[in-house]
Amino acid sequence: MERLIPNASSYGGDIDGLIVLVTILTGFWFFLAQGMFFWLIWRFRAKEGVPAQYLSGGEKHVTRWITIPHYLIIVCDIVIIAAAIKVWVEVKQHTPAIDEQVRVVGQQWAWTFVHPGADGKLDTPDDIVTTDDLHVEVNKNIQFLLESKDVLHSFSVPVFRLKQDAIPGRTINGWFKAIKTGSFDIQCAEICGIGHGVMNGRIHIETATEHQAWVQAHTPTAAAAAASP
Ligand SMILES: [Cu+2]
Repeated sequence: MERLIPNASSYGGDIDGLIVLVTILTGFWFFLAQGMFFWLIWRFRAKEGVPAQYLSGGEKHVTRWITIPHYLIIVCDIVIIAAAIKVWVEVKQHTPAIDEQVRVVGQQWAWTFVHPGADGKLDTPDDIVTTDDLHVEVNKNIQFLLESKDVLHSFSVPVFRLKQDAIPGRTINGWFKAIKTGSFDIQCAEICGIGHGVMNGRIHIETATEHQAWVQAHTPTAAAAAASP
C-alpha cells in the first residue's frame, strides 16, 4: 500500500493492514469461485450421446458445495470483523493526549483552517486563519474540530488514511499524528455541489523549528503587538 500512496499518520499502517486483509480474503474466494465455475462449465459441457443429468439441488453431495464454503466464509467474516473492531477502537474510540487543536471548516468550495497562534490555544486573538493550507507539526497529536458552513462535506487526507464527514450544525472531533514531514493533498470526499471537484487543499507537515517559524511569521500583527510588552 505504501508503494501506491505514502502513509504519513500513526494509524495509517493499521488501516492499510485491514484493506490488505479484506483484499486477500475476498480475493482468495473470488478466484477460487471463478476458477471452479469455469472448470465446471468446461468439464460438464455438452457431449455427443451423453444426456443431461437431472438434479433437484437437494442431494447431499450437491448441498455440500454450498454449506462447506458458507461456514468457511463465516470464519473469514469473523476474522475481518475482529480486526476492524480493533482498529476502530484504536482510532475512533480512543483519543491520545492532545498536543494541539485546529479548527477545520468546510464550505462550498473551500477549506478554512484556524490554527492556534503562538499561545497554542484556539479562539484567541493570535489565531492564524488560512484557506486551503493546513500547517501542523510532525509527531504531535493534533485534534481537529470539524465543521461545515453549508452542506455535507468530508475532510479527507489520503496520506493519513483519514476521512471524516463534516455536518452543518455539528462540531466533530477527530485526531491524527503525522509521522512524516512534507506537503500532501487534502480533498473533499463528499459531493457538495458544482465546485466539489476543485475543493482541495494541502497539508504541510513541518518539523518543530519550521512550524515555529511559520507561526511566528503568520501571527496577526495586531495580536503580536498586543502580546509584546
Ligand atoms: Cu465539499
